[in-house]
Amino acid sequence: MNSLAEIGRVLRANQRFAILSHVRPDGDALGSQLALGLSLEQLGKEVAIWNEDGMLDKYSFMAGAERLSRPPSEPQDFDVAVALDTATQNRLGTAAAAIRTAKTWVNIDHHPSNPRYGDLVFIDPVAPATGQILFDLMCAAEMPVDPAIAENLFVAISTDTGSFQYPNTTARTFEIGAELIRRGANVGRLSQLLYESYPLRRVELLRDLLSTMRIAAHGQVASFSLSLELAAKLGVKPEDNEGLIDHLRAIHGVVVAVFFEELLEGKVRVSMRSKSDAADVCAICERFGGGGHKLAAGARVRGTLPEVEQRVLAAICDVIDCNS
Ligand SMILES: [Mn+2]
Repeated sequence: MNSLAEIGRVLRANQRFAILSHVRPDGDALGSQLALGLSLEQLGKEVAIWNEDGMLDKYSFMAGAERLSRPPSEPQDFDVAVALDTATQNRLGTAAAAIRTAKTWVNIDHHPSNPRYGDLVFIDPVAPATGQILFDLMCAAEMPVDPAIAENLFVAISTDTGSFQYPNTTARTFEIGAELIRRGANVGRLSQLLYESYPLRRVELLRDLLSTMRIAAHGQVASFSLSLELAAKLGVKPEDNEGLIDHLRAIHGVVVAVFFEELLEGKVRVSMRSKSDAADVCAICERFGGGGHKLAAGARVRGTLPEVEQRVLAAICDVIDCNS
């Protein structure tokens, strides 16, 4: 692994950058991309900020949101391509294909399952968000952190920590949060935009998902499922799902929460959350070809919705003590 100082020197020494992150981006992915992109631009660099899915409506309020676009169909040449918050290189999707050449690939992430692809690598599996690592990088490299950049880093950290609540949130996370507020992030405004501005469609989705809720393993496992039919009926957008699983995790006694989402082409997207180190959902998801963090992981599993539900719930029961 490389030091943040080393990575900072490479950022300063080069001119043309592509800043990439994973498909179906979350707040950490988009906030990290914008923060690093804007900071490099202020250093006079040429920066392309690409995501396969483009900017999501939900995050379009973020400072510099218009700078993030879908990758072009014609590949381009760069000095440095940076992958942020992306556990495997193929999760970059079409954004990776739009890089014809890059002298250096940089991989900055906090997923423990990251196989450390790239020429310069910084993986901190303990960091609660890639945005937190970027703040340290910007300090180490003396890069600009203006109010727009502070706001993007704040969104990245707030969304990946469940608003500074998940167990990976440390004193350091709050210290960085405080520093970002000093540098111009407006907590009340950002929190309202992030957590109190959902479309009605998302709450209608939650209502229908809760009607599919299943409780297993004597109340330790809770799940719900989104069929293609229900998604079409409600006009659900992929970003509507983010965070809904927390309603299952919030149930007293639940250790593992699971969200099954039927995809096209005979696959099911499985998202898992755990409340206990004893139930390592990353390990469970790895059995199905996925990965993530100990307490938050996912996989894409081939099969029908009922088949995948049954196999995955059985695998969870193998891991947690279902008889207690
Ligand atoms: Mn993240």
